[in-house]
Amino acid sequence: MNKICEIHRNFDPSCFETDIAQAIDWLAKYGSEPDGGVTRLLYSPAWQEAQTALARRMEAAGLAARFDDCGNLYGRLEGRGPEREVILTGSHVDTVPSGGKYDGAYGILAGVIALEFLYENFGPPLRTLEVVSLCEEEGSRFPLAYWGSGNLTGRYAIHTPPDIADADRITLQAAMNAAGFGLGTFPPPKRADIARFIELHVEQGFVLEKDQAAIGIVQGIVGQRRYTVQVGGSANHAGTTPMKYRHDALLGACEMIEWMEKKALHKTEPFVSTVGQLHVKPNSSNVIPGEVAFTVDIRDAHAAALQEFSGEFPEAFARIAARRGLTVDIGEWMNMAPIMMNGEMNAALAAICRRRNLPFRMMFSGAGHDTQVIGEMCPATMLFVPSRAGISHSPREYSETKDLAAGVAVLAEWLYKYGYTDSD
Ligand code: HGY
Ligand code: MN
Ligand code: MN
Repeated sequence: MNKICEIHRNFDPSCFETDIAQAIDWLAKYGSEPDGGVTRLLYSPAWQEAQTALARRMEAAGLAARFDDCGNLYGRLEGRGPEREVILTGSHVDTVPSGGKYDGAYGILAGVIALEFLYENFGPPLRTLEVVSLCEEEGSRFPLAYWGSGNLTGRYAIHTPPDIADADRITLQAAMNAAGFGLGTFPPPKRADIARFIELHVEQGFVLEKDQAAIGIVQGIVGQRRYTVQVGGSANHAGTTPMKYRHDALLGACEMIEWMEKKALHKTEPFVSTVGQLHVKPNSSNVIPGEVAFTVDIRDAHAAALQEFSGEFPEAFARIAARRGLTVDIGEWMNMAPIMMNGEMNAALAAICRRRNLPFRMMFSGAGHDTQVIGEMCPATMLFVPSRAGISHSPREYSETKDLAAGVAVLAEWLYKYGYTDSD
């Protein structure tokens, strides 16, 4: 076997460095922002261009590319064996506003590159392998997350989409149809043939960098709940309304948000709470705010901790509102339970890392991922590569090419084990 072929057959990370670095920069063009970030919101023009370009890239890699009717994009490497079940890898193509170029994109591109590599070096697999570009995970455009993986598992259904709209009052249904989905043109999104799922993702935290580990094998993913809190007061003149007669919705919201932080600081880790969005009406410098809406995002590895906090904060907010003569309405729009990853699949990842002398560690994910949705349907797991300074959801998100390539190499070897050998 010649040197190149030998390296390739040994899944040497150096085989993947150029491809993954170029692919990340290529996909980041779709939705690129002046600040260096990337914005690809579900069904937006940048999202559509990215999915169309990815379909071409999948075809160029020798995969059969196809959309489903909610906009998930699959690249399929047909198995030559009798089994019909599919081994799936992939991640989400959408981003947060001005997010990083690795979050989601890396898992899709690594899957395409890994399947292309396997086909070139080992021909058709025994079991069918697919990579998916899931249409939406972040919850950035609509008050809903996991629209892609949720349709894949049946958590959501495209023909009964939640009646929700984005900041421009465009409904999810209208946006989906305008992008050409939800019209029956493509196969239904619900899958019943997925045997296993693995998602490669940047860590988005600083644990791997701190521990100088190249790979994180995810033992479990935190649960998370997201809410929108509406506070109602009385808009009034900023100059003629004495302080003691005001019903200031923004001051009420500020007191609620401060209560959240104080409470969260007294919880045990990994509990976290975040207020990421705040909208003020009428949002004028000389008007006492009459209405405020803000989001609450809480996470923990233990369902009981989430349950406890989700009982505490509405009572506290109601007390604050009553004292200030305000109204408060709390709507929950995401509720994901914590989930453990598949031990056998993780043992295979650990064996690959040991064999390659790749420093790795087992860890929990503080970020939510599509794997926690798909893991409710089939055995699933995740692997991480380091994020510089743990920065993510930011234009400053960055991972070293050698780390990205090591992740692709481990993913490719794991897919080889499950797709080409009698691994079970
Ligand atoms: O918010 C999260 O945890 C993920 O990045 N969507
Ligand atoms: Mn994200
Ligand atoms: Mn992500």
